[in-house]
Amino acid sequence: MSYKKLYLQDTGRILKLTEKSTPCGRVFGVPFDSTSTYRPGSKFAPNTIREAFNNIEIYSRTFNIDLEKEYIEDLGDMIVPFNMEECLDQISKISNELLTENITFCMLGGEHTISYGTIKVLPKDVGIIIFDAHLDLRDEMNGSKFTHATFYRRLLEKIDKERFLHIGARAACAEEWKLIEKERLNVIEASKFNVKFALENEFFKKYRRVYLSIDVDFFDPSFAPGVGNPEPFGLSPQNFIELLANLKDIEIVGFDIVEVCPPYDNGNTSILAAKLMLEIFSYCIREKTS
Ligand SMILES: [Mn+2]
Repeated sequence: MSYKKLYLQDTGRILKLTEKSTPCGRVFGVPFDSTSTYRPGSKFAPNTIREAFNNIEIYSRTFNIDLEKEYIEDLGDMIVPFNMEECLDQISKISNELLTENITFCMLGGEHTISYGTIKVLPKDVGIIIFDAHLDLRDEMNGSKFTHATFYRRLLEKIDKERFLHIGARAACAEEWKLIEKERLNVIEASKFNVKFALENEFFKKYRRVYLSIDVDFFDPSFAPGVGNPEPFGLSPQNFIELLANLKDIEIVGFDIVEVCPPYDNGNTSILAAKLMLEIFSYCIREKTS
């Protein structure tokens, strides 16, 4: 049974890239934003990010990879069920299938809750880096257990906390800040971030294979204005690319880019998301070919 074929459909706006027999990366969208608490609209992001990607230069100068000559297969968007658990279950099934095929994949959100579906099924030797302004550690939000403000809390109930590194935190309620101290969660707050400090984190000594979950509100709203819950005092795209370029030989098995919110965007946030996608795929291609 191919869950990719069962749950994904062509949006008619797929990435325009050279087709070869074997893709070096894969993309699929999950247009889901039902639990967004402040500014909904991230369900429109998979297509605006594709559109941005199709209209920018896709040569990575950082990694010297020409994506115009590579094949990133666009699998289309997931047909999203109204039921949250069913939605997450479908994401898990698709992710599992993509993981066994051993080709780096990118999931375009949608809200951050969707990352739960993928992270839950990652092999145990894969560490998870969450880039996010928010801790998303609430126990519940408006009476619901599964929302974009609680997804990290739900993950910690399933997965060993040692497997996570959270970067960019600067917005959470008192209960969440207390929890990171009580549980000694591995969090690098935005105010303390620099690339050298981040790379010295014990996480990088333990994990040679990683998954990146990128909530674009990690970036300062001046760089990424079109998000559901903007938070000032964020990090820059330059900070991110420097970190990526210095991961050296760490393998990225997959990544997601979530919370881009086109109705509140001037276009720049989708372009930033597209740029992140091209740089991360280029990093992965360089790692495999060098
Ligand atoms: Mn966030």
